[in-house]
Amino acid sequence: MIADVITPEEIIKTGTIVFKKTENINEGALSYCPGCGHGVVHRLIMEVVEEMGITADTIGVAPVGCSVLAYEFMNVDMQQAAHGRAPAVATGIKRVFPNKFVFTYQGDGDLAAIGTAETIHACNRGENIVIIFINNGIYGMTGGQMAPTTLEGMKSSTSPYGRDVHNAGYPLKITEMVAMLPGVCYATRQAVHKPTLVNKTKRAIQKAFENQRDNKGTSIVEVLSNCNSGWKMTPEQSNIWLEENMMVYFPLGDIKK
Ligand SMILES: Cc1ncc(C[n+]2csc(CCOP(=O)(O)OP(=O)(O)O)c2C)c(N)n1
Ligand code: SF4
Repeated sequence: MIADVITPEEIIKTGTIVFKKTENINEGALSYCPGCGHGVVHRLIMEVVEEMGITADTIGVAPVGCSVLAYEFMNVDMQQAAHGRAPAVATGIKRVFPNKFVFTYQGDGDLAAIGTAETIHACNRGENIVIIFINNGIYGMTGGQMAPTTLEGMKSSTSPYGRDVHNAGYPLKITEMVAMLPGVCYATRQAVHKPTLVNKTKRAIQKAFENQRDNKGTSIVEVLSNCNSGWKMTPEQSNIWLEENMMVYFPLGDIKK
């Protein structure tokens, strides 16, 4: 909830509420490193679900990766999936409960490496689900190994001299790949390291859920996010690095409307 222009003094004096945490995020600390983008995306999804009035009708599929405990943080029904299998699990849930809103929440290792097949085939079938794809260019949880999305020359624990595209291939633009499939109605890439971008990401997530409500097919919302621990940077450095490097190879904006 945003108040009109108001000074900090007036806020204190009048007790005006300028921001209220959604009740769809449970109390208690998130498990993420300070500065990590995962928590911001959690909040946005849960705000959208709350504002659309679909909290009791939403089922999330939690992944393997740093967000493995998403079911602890999000106050909606959740189902854990094995690494990469979230779109297959979401397919089953949505087909059994077609009136529910079903979303997956997946990292780039989860969605674009071990889960490539599930991602492509769920999108190709046009499953009426929302896929939230957190691209931080690395395997965060397991210690910063190279992911399919790791940039050329980017150092990781398994590419200490930088990603060599001749051996490891080029960083995978999987959102562009699935956007060409007829089953996908909406594919977009957003980011959450600046307030204006956070607002745009929220609108994209809302559009994806509205597409599901309107039975339009698969919506995929990729969110560029920092992994300050895996990238071995401070949160601030990682946000600058994301802007100067990730956003060049993975440009923001709608890929398919
Ligand atoms: C079948 C299987 N293979 C490998 C693993 C080990 N593993 C756990 S998390 C992970 C990588 C997660 O990276 P990503 O999906 O990018 O999420 P992040 O932690 O960066 O948010 C891997 C390989 C596993 N849990 N299960
Ligand atoms: S390791 Fe990276 S992705 Fe995982 S919580 Fe920490 S900053 Fe976030």
